[in-house]
Amino acid sequence: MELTKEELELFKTQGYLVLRNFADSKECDAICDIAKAHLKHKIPPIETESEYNDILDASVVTVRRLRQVYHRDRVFKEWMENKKIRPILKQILGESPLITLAHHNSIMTKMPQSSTQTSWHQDIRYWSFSNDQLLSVWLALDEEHDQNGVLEFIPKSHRMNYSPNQFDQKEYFLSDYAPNYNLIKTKQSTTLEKGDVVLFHCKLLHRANKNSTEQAKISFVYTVKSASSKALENTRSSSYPEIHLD
Ligand SMILES: O=C(O)CCC(=O)C(=O)O
Repeated sequence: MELTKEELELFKTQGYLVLRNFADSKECDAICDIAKAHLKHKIPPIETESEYNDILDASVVTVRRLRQVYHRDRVFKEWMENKKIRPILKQILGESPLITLAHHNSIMTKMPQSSTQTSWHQDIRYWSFSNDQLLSVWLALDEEHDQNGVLEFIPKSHRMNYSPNQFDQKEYFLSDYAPNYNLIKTKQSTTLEKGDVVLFHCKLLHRANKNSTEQAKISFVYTVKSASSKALENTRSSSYPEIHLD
């Protein structure tokens, strides 16, 4: 499967692209079942809500993401190495992609009630690569909408230049800073159905709502890069293997 010229252009200009109904329902269920078992038992490595939010009680462990999923289960590995998406990733990157296991090699969750919103950010803020030829592949394992933590993107924000005072100390893009208002107004909410995939550029500003429903929102996200994008030595980005996808 390949993108049309228009779709490729859309990714390049907007910084993201939704591939509707990309994964089949059975595949989503298989991934989701394993994810739920790992979530239930809080199998490490995990990240918790309190690591993101200073005001939360650190003794209450709400999983925000399961990390390092590639090696957790064959079902996860197979999704990350699935052949159907490779030509698309190759079109976008201009060469065969590699998976970086260092980042976004995760099951991402928004747990019922107890999760918090994710503030505006660019994924690359904590990543260390020689260029920005990286994108993430987000798979909705069920519906994602306003009430359970919908993803929001600011189109074209991956190509903009920013000044440091548009961000806070943790490099979140400030939503209460007047010079940012006009850009934030252009945000697009990305309602997803089970099996939809969103591809988004590592510099694209994005956020997510908290989950106000009674059901967990569970998604899968991994990151690919071009060979020309080298992980810088002695950083987290270079401390995990990369997987070649031919
Ligand atoms: O919280 C979410 O669902 C989005 C997570 C996210 O954007 C990230 O961790 O980069």
